[in-house]
Parts: sequence; structure tokens; C-alpha cells
Amino acid sequence: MSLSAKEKVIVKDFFAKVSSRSDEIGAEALARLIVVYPQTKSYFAHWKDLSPNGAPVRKHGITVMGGVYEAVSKIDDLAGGLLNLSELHAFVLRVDPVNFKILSHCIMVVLSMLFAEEFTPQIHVAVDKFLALVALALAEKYR
Ligand code: HEG
Repeated sequence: MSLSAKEKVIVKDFFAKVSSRSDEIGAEALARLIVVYPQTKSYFAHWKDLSPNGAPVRKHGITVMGGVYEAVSKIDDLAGGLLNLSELHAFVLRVDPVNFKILSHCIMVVLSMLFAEEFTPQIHVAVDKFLALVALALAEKYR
């Protein structure tokens, strides 16, 4: 699977358009991740406050979206561009790659919620593919 040149433009344009609300997207997506898929909380057990709208969850949601924006900037070479992040998640954090797909799903839900008008089926399909490729790139170092 790969993104066409047109899909890359769609992804870049969409994330540029919603960038002013990036923090909100990330915080809401991470809050949903731990509420809807509580098994994911085990990775964040070292935080004092695991409440969905608490400071650590919000802050980490913002960090994760920073990673997503980094991926947008490296859209032509996701595997290479996200290598360091993949190594961190594989060898240090030991995050089961299935969780990348679960988080992608939460991001999609939040995008459709916050941008009901803008998130057209055409953008939906391109962003869905992009996030699947980001998940694949993050899992690169597991093999
Ligand atoms: Mg990960 C740290 C990005 C999915 C658990 N994650 C980080 C960091 C970034 C990032 C940028 C900080 C790296 C650093 O400090 O150098 N994460 C990122 C992306 C995605 C993702 C882009 C998927 C789109 N992370 C993810 C998932 C889990 C997870 C699904 C677990 C369910 N990440 C995780 C943990 C840390 C990071 C436990 C360390 C957090 C901390 O202790 O502060």
C-alpha cells in the first residue's frame, strides 16, 4: 500500500488546515484511547494521574500529534523518517504494534468529530491510509 501523489497533497493540506487545533486533536485522541481501550493504560502506568482529561494524558496527546506532524513532513519516506521513533517504541517502550492501529482509529474518530464538515470521504480515505502507513513505519524496527 502506498499513497498516490494526489493523496499526499490531500493529507498535507488537511493537516495544515487543522494545525491550529493539533493539541486538541492529540489530547482528545489519547483520552479516548485510554478510556475506550483501557488495556493501553499499562504503558502509562508510571504517570501519577491517568485521568483522561488530566495534565499528563493531555500533554502526551500533544506529543503524539507532534509525531504525526513530523510524519506528515516525512510523508515521502515514512519508514526512514520515523526510524528513531520506531526504535524507541520497539526497544525502549515495548509498545505492542497493535496499539498503533487502535490510536489511529481514535485519531480518525476525533477528526470526524471536530471537523465534521471538512472531513470529507475523500480526505477520510487519504488520512486513513496515511495513518496506516505511519503505524507500519513505527512497527518497522520490530522485525
Ligand atoms: Mg508514542 C513517547 C509518538 C503511538 C506509548 N510517542 C512518544 C513520543 C513521541 C511519540 C513523539 C516522545 C518521544 C521522545 O520522548 O523522544 N506514539 C507516537 C506516535 C504514535 C504513537 C506518532 C502513533 C501515531 N505511543 C503510541 C502508542 C502507545 C505509545 C499507541 C501506547 C499505547 N509513546 C508511548 C509511551 C511514550 C511515548 C509510553 C513515553 C511516554 C512517557 O513516558 O513520557
